[in-house]
Amino acid sequence: PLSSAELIAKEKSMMDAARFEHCIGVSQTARKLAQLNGYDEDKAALAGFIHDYAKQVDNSEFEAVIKSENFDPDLLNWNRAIWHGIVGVYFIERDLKITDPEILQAIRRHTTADTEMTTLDKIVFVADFIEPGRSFPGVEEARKVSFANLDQGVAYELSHTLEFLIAKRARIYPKTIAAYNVWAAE
Ligand code: DGI
Ligand code: FE
Ligand code: FE
Ligand code: FE
Repeated sequence: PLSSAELIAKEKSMMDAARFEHCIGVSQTARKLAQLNGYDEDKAALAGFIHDYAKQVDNSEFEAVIKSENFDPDLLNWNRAIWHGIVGVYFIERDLKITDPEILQAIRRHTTADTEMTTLDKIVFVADFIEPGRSFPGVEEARKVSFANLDQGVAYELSHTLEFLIAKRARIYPKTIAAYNVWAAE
């Protein structure tokens, strides 16, 4: 495994300063959510820190990896918003030598969520949405709900993300809709 200094240096080398700050914020928030939910705090903090490792990888590199590593070819119909988690895990395993399947799964699911979510999946998904650097209308309510009840945080985030995507007529990834139906719909 990499030393923590090596891991931090690699993470920093992959992104601009604002994105790095976001990753620190997600890491701290994931630690807090882990403490509130009886989950391994160091593991949650690590998953949060690296969740956007591939956020600034080039489209052409994502496309090459989807093809060469035999990812579902349907991914080619989507975009970097969807790729940086699902395909990003490939870069995280390759460069950061992270092998913990629970961490890798939480990163895969951090943008779209999924019909099944472990505690760590929920922690990373929610921490990404409410970290201290986020400032969208409703973020205070999202923080309040999420710190009180993690599942309600997941529901809040899914309904707000769907509203946001629909308002701009974005194409919705089917997993996002399936997750909404399980975690947020009445
Ligand atoms: O990487 P971050 O910006 O920290 O946050 P993220 O990974 O949760 O989300 C990245 C973007 O992906 C965000 O603008 C919302 C968008 N997104 C989430 N679900 C879907 C989606 N975009 C599309 N087109 N379809 C989705 O289902
Ligand atoms: Fe992300
Ligand atoms: Fe998110
Ligand atoms: Fe993020």
